[in-house]
Amino acid sequence: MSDNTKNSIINDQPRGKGDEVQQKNGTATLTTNHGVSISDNQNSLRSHDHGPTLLEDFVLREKIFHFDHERIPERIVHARGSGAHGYFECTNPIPELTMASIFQKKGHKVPLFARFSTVAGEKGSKDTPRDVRGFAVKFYTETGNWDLVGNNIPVFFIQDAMKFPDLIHAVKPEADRGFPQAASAHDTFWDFISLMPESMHMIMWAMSDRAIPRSYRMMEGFGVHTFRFINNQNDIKFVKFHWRPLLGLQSTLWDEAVKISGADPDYHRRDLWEAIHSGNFPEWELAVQIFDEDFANYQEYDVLDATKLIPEEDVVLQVVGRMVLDRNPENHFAEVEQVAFLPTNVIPGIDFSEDPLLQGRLFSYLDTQKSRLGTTNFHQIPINAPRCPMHNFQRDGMMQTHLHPGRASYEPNSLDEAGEDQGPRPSTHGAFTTANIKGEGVKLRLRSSSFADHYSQARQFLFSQTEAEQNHIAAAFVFELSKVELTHVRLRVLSSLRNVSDDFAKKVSIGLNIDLPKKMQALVQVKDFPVSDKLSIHKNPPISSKGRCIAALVTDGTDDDEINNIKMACKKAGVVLKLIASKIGGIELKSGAHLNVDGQLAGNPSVLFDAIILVPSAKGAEALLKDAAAIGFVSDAYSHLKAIGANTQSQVLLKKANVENDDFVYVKQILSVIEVAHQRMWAREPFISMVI
Ligand code: HDD
Repeated sequence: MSDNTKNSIINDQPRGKGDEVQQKNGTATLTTNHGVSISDNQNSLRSHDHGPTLLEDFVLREKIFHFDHERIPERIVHARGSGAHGYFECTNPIPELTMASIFQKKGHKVPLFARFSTVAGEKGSKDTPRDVRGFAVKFYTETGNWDLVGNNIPVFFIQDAMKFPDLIHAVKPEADRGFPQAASAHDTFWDFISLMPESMHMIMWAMSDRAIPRSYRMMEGFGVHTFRFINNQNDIKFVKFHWRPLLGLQSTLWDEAVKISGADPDYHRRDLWEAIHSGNFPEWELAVQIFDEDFANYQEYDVLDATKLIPEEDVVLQVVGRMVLDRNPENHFAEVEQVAFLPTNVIPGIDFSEDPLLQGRLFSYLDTQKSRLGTTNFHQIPINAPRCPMHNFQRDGMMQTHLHPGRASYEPNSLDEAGEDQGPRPSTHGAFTTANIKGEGVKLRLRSSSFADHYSQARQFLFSQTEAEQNHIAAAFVFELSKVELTHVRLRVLSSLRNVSDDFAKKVSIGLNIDLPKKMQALVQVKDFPVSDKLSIHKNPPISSKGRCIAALVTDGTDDDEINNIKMACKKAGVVLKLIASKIGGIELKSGAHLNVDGQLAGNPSVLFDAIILVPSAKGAEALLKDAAAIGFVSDAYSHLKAIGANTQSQVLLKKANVENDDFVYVKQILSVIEVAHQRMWAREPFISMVI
C-alpha cells in the first residue's frame, strides 16, 4: 500500500521555482501541449509508491512521445551549419539592369537570414575540416523570398547535376565502414575525383587555404552559377554574385585547423555567435559581375559551366549593397535547422541560366525540403515564410496552419458575380517573368564541347597564388593522398595533376615519395591564362586586426599596468581579449587585486586565438615551465606563424618552446601584437615546417 506521508515528502522537494513563486512572478504555468496545467513534472503516475506506471498518465506519455520524435532528417549535404538574422541594404541601385525590388533604391533595406555550413560532415561534426563552406542567404523581399544558395568557392566539382549524388556518395563516410567523418582524405573521394577531370579546378581550391577558413565572418561567398538580370524593358544581362567580407579574407593553417577540431569543434559557430552577441556585427558587400551574350561568346570557356569562373580582371565587381548580420537565432532548431533554401526562390528581375548544374538544383531542393520537413507546407514555418502578402489556391496538406476562408479554391471562378470573394488572380504587373531566350536544336544527353577544358583555369588558379599558398596546396595534396590507400588512385590523381602543372605534380610526387606517372590525356590543349591576383588570399590581405581575438597569458603576480594597457589597446583596435590562466578562479595581480580570467590554459590552447601575449610574473613563468600546456601554447603560436608578445619575465618560456626571435616576436613593444593579429608571418614558415 502507498505510504502517503513518504510520497508527499518527495513531491514537496524544492524544484528551483515553486508553483506559488511562479504564479506570483507572473511566470507561465507548465502545461501539456493541449493546454492542461501540470502540477508535477518530476514523478510519473504510479499505481502506488513501488507500483508500475499507469497507462493513463497522459502527461508522461505526451512528454516522452514528443521527445522521441524531436529529430528530423539532417540535410544530405551541408548538415553542419550556423545561421544568423540580419539585413540587406542597397547602396548602389541598379534599376537599369534589373527590376529586382531590392536593387531599386539607395538605402532600401530588407530582412534576411544567412546560414553557413560545411558540406560533407554530419550535423554534429566539427566546424574546421578541410571542406567547402556553404554560404546561403534568404532575402525576405517585398516581392517574395530570394534565396542565393552559394558557397565560399566560386566554382564547383562537377558540370552536370547528374553527377551530384555520385560526388556526395564518394566524399561521405565510405559505404561499408561508415568513416571517415567530415573528411575528403580517403579512397572513395579521390577515386571519384581522379576519374572526373572536370573536378580539377575545384580541387585546387579545395586543397587551398580557402577550405580551412578562420571564421565564417572572414570568407567570401559566391552564387557560383551564371544567373540573369531582367530590367523593366525586358533587357537581359548575365550576372554572377559575389559576397566580400569587410573583415577581409583569412584562413587557418592545416595543423591549426586539425588542433582546433579537438579544442573547440564549435569554433566557427561560437565565433559567429559571440561576434553578434557582443555587437560586432559581421558585414559583407554584395557585388555583381555583369556581362552579355557577346562577352560570353568570346570567352575560352563556357559561362554556363560551373567549373569555370570569370576573373575579376575581365569583368569588374560592381558593389550593389551590403549584408549585416545583427541578430543571433533564438532557437537553433526552429531557425537554423528548419530553414529551407531553394535556388528556385527568385524574384522578378532575377532569372536562371541554362547551366546544367543549376538546372538540376532547381529540382533537388524542393524535394529535399519535403523529405526533411515532412510536409509540402514547409513554407509556413516562420523562418521560411515570405514577409510579403502571399495568396494562391494551394490547399490543405499535412501540417496546414493557414485557414483559407471562402468557397472557391480554384481559378478561374466567377464567384464575384454572386457577390462573393473570388480570390487572387494572376497579374502581369510586376510579376515574375522568365527571360525570353531563343533555343533550338536536338533533344540529347550530351555535354557541349565548350565544357571540355578542365585544366586551364585550374592552372590559372595555381599560378595566381603566392609561393606560400602554392606550398599549402601541395602539402594538402600530399596529406590527402597519403591517407589514400589504393595506389592506383594516387597515381591517377598525379597523372591528372600533370595537366595543371608538371612541376606542381612533381612536387606532390616528391612529397609522397612516388614516381610521377604518365600524363593523363586532356580533352583539349591546356592554355596559359593570365595570372589573376584576386584569386589569392595572401595578395589581398585583411587591412586591420578588427574582429580578431587575442589571448593574454597571466599568472599570480602579473603586473596590473601591463594588463590594463593590453585591455585598452585591444578595445581601441576592436580586438577581443581573453585572459587565460592556469586556473579558472583567476589570479592575484602584483598589486594584490584579484583578476577574473576568461579561460583555463588547458582548455584554451593558442590555436583558438589570432595572436598571444605572455605577461606572467617571474615566479609565474617559472611555474609554467613545468606545464606542457603552457609550452604548447607558445610553441603552437610560433609554428602557426602568429605574432607573440612576451614580457621580460616570459623569455624563459620562449626559450623552452624553441621560439626564435623574428619580426613577429615582440619582446619590447608587446602591444604591437594587437596591430598585427590579423597577419601571419609567412617568412617564418620555411624555417619551422616541412613545406614542400
Ligand atoms: Fe546544394 C544544400 C550550395 C550543388 C542539392 N547546397 C545546399 C546548401 C548550400 C548548397 C549552401 C545548404 C543550404 C542550407 O544552409 O540549408 N549546392 C550548393 C552549391 C552548389 C550545389 C553552391 C553548386 C554550385 N546541391 C547542388 C546540386 C544538388 C544539390 C548539383 C543536387 C542536384 N544541396 C542539395 C540538397 C541540399 C543542398 C540535397 C541539402 C539540404 C538542402 O538542400 O536543403 O538538396
